[in-house]
Amino acid sequence: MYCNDKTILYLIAMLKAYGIRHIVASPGTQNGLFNASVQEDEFFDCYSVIDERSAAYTAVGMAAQLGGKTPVVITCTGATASRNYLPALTEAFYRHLPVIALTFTHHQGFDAMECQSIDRSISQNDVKVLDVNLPLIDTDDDKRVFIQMMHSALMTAVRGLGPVHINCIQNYDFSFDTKNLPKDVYKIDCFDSYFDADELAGELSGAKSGVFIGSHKRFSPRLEQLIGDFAEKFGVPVYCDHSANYHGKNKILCARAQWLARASRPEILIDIGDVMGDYSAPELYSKAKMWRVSGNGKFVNRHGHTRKFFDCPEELFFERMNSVTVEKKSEFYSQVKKCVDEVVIPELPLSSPLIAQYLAKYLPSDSVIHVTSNCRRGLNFFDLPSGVDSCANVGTCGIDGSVSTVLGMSLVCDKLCFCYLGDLAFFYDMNILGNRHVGKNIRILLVNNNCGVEFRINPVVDNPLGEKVDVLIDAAGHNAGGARGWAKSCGFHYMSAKTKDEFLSQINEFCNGEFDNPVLFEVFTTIADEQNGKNTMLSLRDKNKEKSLHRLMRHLKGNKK
Ligand SMILES: Cc1ncc(C[n+]2csc(CCOP(=O)(O)OP(=O)(O)O)c2C)c(N)n1
Repeated sequence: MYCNDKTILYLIAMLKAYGIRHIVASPGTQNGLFNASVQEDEFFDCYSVIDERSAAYTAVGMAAQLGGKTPVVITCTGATASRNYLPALTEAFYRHLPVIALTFTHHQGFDAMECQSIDRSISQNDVKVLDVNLPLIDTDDDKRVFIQMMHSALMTAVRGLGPVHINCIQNYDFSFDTKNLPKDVYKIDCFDSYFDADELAGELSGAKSGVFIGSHKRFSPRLEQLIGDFAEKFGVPVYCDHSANYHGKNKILCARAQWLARASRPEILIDIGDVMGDYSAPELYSKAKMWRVSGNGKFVNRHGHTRKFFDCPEELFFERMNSVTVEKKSEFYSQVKKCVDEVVIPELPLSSPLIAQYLAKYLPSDSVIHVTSNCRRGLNFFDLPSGVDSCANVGTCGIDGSVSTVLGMSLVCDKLCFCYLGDLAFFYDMNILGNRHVGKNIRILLVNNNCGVEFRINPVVDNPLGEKVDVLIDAAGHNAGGARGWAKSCGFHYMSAKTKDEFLSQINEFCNGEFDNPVLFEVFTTIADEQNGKNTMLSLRDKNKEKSLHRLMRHLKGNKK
């Protein structure tokens, strides 16, 4: 029988899922529930070593002898026990040996004066390649975080990258009535460049699959071509937003894919790129298993969806997949594309989505646009003219520094560099307008709604709080005079619009006019219009769900014949 502690049960289940069976246990109560449980399970090979320093060196010997990719767990109690692991962990670090130091603690803070409690929150750089502090599992959310952390730790170990430290909280319930371990855990399969492309192609063609690209460095023409060829060959979409800056074949904007029914959501996604700032994307891939292709070798697990991990350059992955024969090309892309293109966008009020719609229409090809925050949300609904490069600071989605980023871009390219942002982001970074390097290839479109409207269009925040949001959350009412004075004093050509007509009559000139100075176009919008604009875009989802569902069902039936 296993112990009844849910956290320990998931810990053991995860070790088993990854096939980690070798355990060197030192005596004590803080690791007592774990030790007493694994000794009852024949899957595990357990050894008892009293002195923790010897236990850890024993694990070093085992891990080396087993070839360097088979992890060995060492586990000990509180007090000074884990300090004695340090010499052997240092040895394991410099030899990249997968020793997993599993420590336990009874408490979550260090000021309770509990016996045997030590602070393990910081350790030397060269005793582990990864350190995780597991949460106690109480809610489903705790479980999600726990499992995500365990995948990171165990993936690091099974890839033979070096020692890993896992710290786990243990309750004092020494009862053992549990017959079975939790079943809802799984292993993420790890591949190098020698994966079996034919087998994977078989899996892909049987499912609604696609490519997902988070924000990405500018694609080399070769990689863009390879991804496009892959998508065409398999008949699948390439989902992305403007931070990916993908110009290849079969592109579908994630925000537009949200308009379609759940049945049209992908089941398998090849996942590349970094963080995506489109907050609607997780719903798109809510049903998907992801195959993460990582050129830099770093394991990441996008929202916990990763099921396969490829430690392989992106080019090589797509090149190899493109070399296989596909029996039957999927119609998934053409169906999704048809549904997305059928959506007619109704008349919008003067708001970020409307401004985005017209930027997308008038931006000159061979220009660059950088987008921030809610403006990004609006622009993500619209395809940009081909030749327009797009990017956003979505590494951490900070609203600071957008104009400075655009200055940087403008200094190293001759193209027109557009910046599309809200008033909080603009005034945050306003000092850069006075920088002497600002040139005439900078054009700023500032949406001034006199607050961080992001929070007023978010029903989770706005519904319960309404105008109270304006006080401290969306910082309304600052810089009410607008940017005119500052922009002009910094040598900018200043344009402004307060109505839709004023906006429509100037947007083309802003995008394509000839100016001897940098340009700032300040468009004043209201919270009500912004809410209206967002709701109009959102309503497209409900309107089109049914239509796309019928189309998809027809398509799926056709495929089964
Ligand atoms: C440096 C930083 N501080 C705070 C935030 C939190 N935040 C996210 S969106 C936002 C409001 C942005 O307002 P604005 O730039 O006016 O754009 P709008 O939402 O009105 O379009 C804030 C404060 C952040 N992302 N980064």
